[in-house]
Amino acid sequence: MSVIEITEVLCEYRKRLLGTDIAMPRFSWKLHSAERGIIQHACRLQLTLADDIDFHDPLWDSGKIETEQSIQFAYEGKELRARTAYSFRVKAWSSCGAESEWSEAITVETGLLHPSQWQAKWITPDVNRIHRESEPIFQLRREFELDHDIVSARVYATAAGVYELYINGQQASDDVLAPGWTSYHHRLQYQTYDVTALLRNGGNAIGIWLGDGWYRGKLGFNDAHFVYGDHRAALLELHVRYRDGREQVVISDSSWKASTGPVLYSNLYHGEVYDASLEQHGWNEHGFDDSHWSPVQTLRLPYEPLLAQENWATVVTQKIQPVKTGITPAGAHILDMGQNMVGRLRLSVRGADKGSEITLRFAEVLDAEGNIYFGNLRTAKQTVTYRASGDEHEQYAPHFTFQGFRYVQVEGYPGQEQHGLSLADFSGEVLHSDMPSTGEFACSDDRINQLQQNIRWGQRGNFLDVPTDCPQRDERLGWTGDAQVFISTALFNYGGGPFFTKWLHDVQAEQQPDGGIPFVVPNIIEGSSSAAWGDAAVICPWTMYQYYGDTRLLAEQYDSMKRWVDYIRAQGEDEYLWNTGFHFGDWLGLDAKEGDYVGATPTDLIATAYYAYSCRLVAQAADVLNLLDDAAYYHLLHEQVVRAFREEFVTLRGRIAAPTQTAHVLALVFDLVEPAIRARVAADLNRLVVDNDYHLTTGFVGTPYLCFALSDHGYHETAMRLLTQQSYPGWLYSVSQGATTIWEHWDSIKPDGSFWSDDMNSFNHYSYGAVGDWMYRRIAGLDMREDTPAYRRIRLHPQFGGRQLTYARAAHESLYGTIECGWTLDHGQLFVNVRIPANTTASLTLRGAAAEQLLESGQNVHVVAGILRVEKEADGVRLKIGSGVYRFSYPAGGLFRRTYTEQTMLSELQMDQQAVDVLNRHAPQLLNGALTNIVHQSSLRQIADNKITRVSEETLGRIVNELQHL
Ligand code: RAM
Repeated sequence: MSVIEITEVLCEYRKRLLGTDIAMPRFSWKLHSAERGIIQHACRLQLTLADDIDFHDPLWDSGKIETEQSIQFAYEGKELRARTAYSFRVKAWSSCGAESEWSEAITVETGLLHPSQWQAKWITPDVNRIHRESEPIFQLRREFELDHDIVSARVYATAAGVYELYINGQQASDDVLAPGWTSYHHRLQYQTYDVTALLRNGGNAIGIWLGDGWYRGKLGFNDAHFVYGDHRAALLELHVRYRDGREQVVISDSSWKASTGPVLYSNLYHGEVYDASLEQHGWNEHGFDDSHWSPVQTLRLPYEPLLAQENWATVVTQKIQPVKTGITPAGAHILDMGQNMVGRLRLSVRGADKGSEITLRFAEVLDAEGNIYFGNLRTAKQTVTYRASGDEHEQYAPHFTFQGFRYVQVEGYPGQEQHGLSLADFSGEVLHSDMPSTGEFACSDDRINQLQQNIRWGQRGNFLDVPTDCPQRDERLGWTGDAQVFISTALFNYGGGPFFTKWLHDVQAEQQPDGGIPFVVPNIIEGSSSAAWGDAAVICPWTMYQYYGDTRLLAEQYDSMKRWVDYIRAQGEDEYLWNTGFHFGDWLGLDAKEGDYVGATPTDLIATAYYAYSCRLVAQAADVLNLLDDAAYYHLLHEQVVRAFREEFVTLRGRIAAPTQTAHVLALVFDLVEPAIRARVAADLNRLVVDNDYHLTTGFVGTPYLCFALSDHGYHETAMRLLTQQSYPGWLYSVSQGATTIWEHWDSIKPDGSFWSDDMNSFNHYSYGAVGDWMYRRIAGLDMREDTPAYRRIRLHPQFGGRQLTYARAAHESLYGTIECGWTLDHGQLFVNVRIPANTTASLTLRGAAAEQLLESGQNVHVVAGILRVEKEADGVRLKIGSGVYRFSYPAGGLFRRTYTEQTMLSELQMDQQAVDVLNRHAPQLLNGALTNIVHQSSLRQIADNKITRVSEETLGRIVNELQHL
């Protein structure tokens, strides 16, 4: 057994890549060893045809290369050929000389590689027989003969619309709502399906169901139809390979037949109408009599936008049984799924009369009286109607629609009036992009754990192929601002490589000639280029680079990133300020004027702050991509914008002129103020929160960074109080109201039980879930370093304590492997457990630790393998450690008490930083004594008892005198 092994190989983020258009794919592999401190010293990569099972005759053999690189390693052999299956494997050597076995081989199979390769024709039913605007879903079919000895068969297919594919009566894949949603005018994904097992010698049949989806159905809040075109159409090629090397191709062409069927209507927002009596049994099998079906016609739709599937497919990822049935005060029979989910409901129906109708209406919440509430759906009907066939047992789930719901109102279910509904007859099918779960977070406060679950469900509900704002009302759009604020939290929790690669390619495709970025991507509404929304074009590729070291995507998006910043530069009256145009501002901030959506923070402050931030990221991207001139240009531009920000938005005496939480947050987190005044700005921010009785006022822009701004400037305790604030507004307010997803508004349900206005009130909006990023990086302490992306150098720095928390843990499945950081306080001892994957190192800051008392698995850290360096820090110890699993422990008493006294007590006593500073200056020994010794609390209590909140220097002098006499 070798000391190191390769446990997983990924190609372009996937374990198996079927049908890619990437001719030079990249590979990542995870190393594992029982030993600590493993670094890869060399590797060897091989790629061969899939038939060459033993790699006898590899097409590419890199030979042994000395390199530490084990992720995003680009294939360097000859360009891959179209429609070809390859196998790839890798082996590695560690720096201590150990050699791994070869990894298991993974399959990489190319698709058509280029639009010009398509032989198939776009087909649609003959418009003289079935009207092009006909609502019922089309069925398309064709039969064909095959020979013996089929070795493999692939379907390449897509639609102008959405489709399901059947071969010989069986569904050919689990994909739902294929081909997904892209900027269809520029980019349309095709899917590749392995259908070898479904075909047989002799007669075969293909069937397609073709619906409207995003292409032609109602889309957006302006009641737009036919956004991309007025004909639904399908495009398909089946390639069959025989043992003797022959190939047979079946394509969509005029030989196909068309019909309508049982799906009378299907729309993403409104739902589906299904009449089971119209099912045509055997329509997708060989031998069906289609003489009454219509011919099809071919259409001249373009081939240029066609490209292989980039994103994960949308699939059913979980099945949920309802937890309760009941009858509302208004007399409606309802199901409670126990979870606000996104997907569809599958029914099992027994004993229904032929033609009888079951109607399901979906909603997210019940109102204060306990009645089901449809108001926030706006015009989205979210209604599914099933007309029974009268068969003894019927099963049904809709095909081309999805709903956002926790509650379902059921009408017409057989026997429901007599016996009520039976839970076993219903199953919720959760739908979203099939991204793997990569993140965990838990702590000793179950309310925060529920919040974490709500964050994850918010992502699941809104990552249905496109990062959407909401999944229930007549909107469900790819709002750029929402995606930008949430992406970092999202990439921690779920593998988002393919998801954001696809979406960013759409962002780029829809960037306007002047560099502006639409409000939503794919773009189907008017309007573009709001600050903090358009910045998604810069922030999202940068965040992808941070999580996955994806320099290829960074390079692909770089031009678009740059064009966005250049766009901004051209907007302002002053080239270094952005003070013109429309902006959403601190959207839904609570300091907004009555009846307004836009928070009180001036939009030109927000716009200029984001201008500076995007500038910095473009400059850093230029550094990474080695574009020296650009880097110099954008670094300089960044400095100039920062200078302009200071002149415009910071007072001469060093205060942020706008007295809002968000203004202070942006100034701190985007590093916009002079270092000398940072502490003061932070103290002011803290004061704004404390004065508001530990409640936030921030909207979409300030919220994601609010807790970072506090924790990183000595106010972690305040941040924790914000997080654990249960009264409105705060994250735990919705949790205390029973929320199972993140709400759009802090008060989507108000404390008195009433709702925010119907016109914009989603109960499944992920934006405020962006606090997850801070929970993982600060509470659990699992963080990264900007300059060594993909967690190559991991940064672990948990901030202990804060509001009774005694335990927190986060884990993330990075491209290198599992990273874990968790801490527990137990009887005055702190236990910190960390896991560092092979081929990475970590710096671990242990606050309050003293090297002499710090143990790892019972041994002093100075003598432990894997610990590369032990450094004393002002407030603890910093270790540099190599890969492996470690269990640290040290006495926590001083640390937790000091954390409590310095932060909680000061804020509880309503002392601001200014007061502390003055005390420090006048009587440091007194302050230290008071802070580190609980006995002296009483002296500080006096300040509180005197209700002194803001104290002048003079008053403080007096207090100091008094205190000195105590
Ligand atoms: C709403 C969306 C979204 C937000 C925009 C500005 O319609 O729900 O969350 O980004 O407005």
